[in-house]
Amino acid sequence: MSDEISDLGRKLRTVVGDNHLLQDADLTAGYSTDWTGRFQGHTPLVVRPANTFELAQVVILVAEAGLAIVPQGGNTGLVGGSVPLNGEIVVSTVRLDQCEAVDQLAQQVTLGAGVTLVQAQNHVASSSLVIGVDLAARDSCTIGGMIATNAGGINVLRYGAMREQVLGIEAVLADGSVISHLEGLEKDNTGYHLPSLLAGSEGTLAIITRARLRLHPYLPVRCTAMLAFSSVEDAVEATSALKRSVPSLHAVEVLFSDAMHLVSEHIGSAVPIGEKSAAWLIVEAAGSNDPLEELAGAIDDLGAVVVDVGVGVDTSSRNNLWQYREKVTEAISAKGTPHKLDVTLGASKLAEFISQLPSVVSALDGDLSVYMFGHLGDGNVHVNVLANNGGAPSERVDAAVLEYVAKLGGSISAEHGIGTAKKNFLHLNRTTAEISAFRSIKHALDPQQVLNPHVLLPQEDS
Ligand code: FAD
Ligand code: 2HG
Ligand code: ZN
Repeated sequence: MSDEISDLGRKLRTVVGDNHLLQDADLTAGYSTDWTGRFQGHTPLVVRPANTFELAQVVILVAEAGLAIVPQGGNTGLVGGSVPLNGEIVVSTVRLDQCEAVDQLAQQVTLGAGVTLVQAQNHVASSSLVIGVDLAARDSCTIGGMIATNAGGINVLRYGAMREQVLGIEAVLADGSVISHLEGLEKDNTGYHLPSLLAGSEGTLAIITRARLRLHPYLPVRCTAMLAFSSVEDAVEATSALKRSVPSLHAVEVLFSDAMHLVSEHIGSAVPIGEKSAAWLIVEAAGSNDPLEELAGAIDDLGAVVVDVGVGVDTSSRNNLWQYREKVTEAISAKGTPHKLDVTLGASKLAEFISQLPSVVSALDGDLSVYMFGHLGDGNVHVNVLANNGGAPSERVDAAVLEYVAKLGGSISAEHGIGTAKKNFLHLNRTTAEISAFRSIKHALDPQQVLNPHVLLPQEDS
């Protein structure tokens, strides 16, 4: 270890204490590799401050040493933005885990950035309120990470993504100064809206330490249906019809054929309905009153395009249907290390994209498998590419998929962010003027490039 790092380690230890400055490779390894195993970095130091004050001291010391930081929450990010790929110092928010009392009157809560989604969900449940964003990584992903990625998940069509939930934020800037605006006023047009700026900033502009979140009333009665379709077009049209006709609609998720068969094999349970179908929707309705009749009527109205239906009304039968969607990411990882391409298409392009994509990929390499699923209610398709030989797909595959998405007018990142995985493709969706504006913001807030300098923005031509 260099003298510079030893010196920094000594100073950081006085701020966070011996137990929260990790140096041994055994201890730092888990912070250096991402959830998928695709992105493997290395770090000399992992620092775990206990509060905003300590975190600000940490940022100042790392900046003084001329080094860079990767902020890390639950490390469930899927675009290589949460791990130290260039030997950065990892600043973990794991100890910023305070849940303040729920403000019942305002229906809001202030949470530490390191609170996991499941902790937040449990904390607000006793007030019959919910967090608007829910996703399968709930046991590990944190409120700070969810804001930093503007996470989406399964209920975006009802409540919006993470940005829509954030009413106020506290964060440490790259110079160690703290911004804090947690009053949670619904109307507050006093200048630039920093929570919106930090939502989706992927740790490049500030480290979020606390957030004030909007909450929603708990909807006690739910029903879930799985619908099978013999064509992607039918599934897309049905999604549009359900969005129009079911006011209590809570989620419309999708699995396409290869993904459904993979997850069914992984969990050891048969495909529940329509085994030879092309697409399965998982549709959930939720309300204060029983939404079953409303949902059943809307499904009836879809007519013969629905090849088969399975319905879950109690927790166990609903969970049985949901597991096919929730376990698909795990099923893919059990088979290999995927390239994940998280994209959105306009409704009119979805069917073309789903049907053409396998040939776009196989034109480059015939020995790849493509699994597609996602949040059809938002036009969001998760494309996962695995090499059949157990190796890694080539980066050319990412380029081909993302270029095809851009050609169809879609977004190359629907909800996971840009990270390091997609920064060289940002130009597919953003003009030179936009990227230049991004750089100006980054430069203004972090002129020394302390915070996640290798994430989101492509390297500038020298
Ligand atoms: P990390 O992975 O630790 O970090 C992600 C990014 O945020 C990094 O760039 C990091 O530097 C930055 N960051 C983390 N904390 C802070 C902070 N306090 N301040 C500033 N920057 C910070 N995503 C979805 O959008 N929708 C889904 O449905 C979804 N489902 C998933 C299912 C599974 C099984 C898995 C493994 C992942 C899923 N994800 C999903 C991706 C991931 O869970 C989200 O991106 C999540 O928001 C990341 O939170 P995290 O705490 O793990 O962040
Ligand atoms: C999901 O919706 C997540 O399940 C993960 O966003 C997507 O594994 C993926 O590609
Ligand atoms: Zn998703």
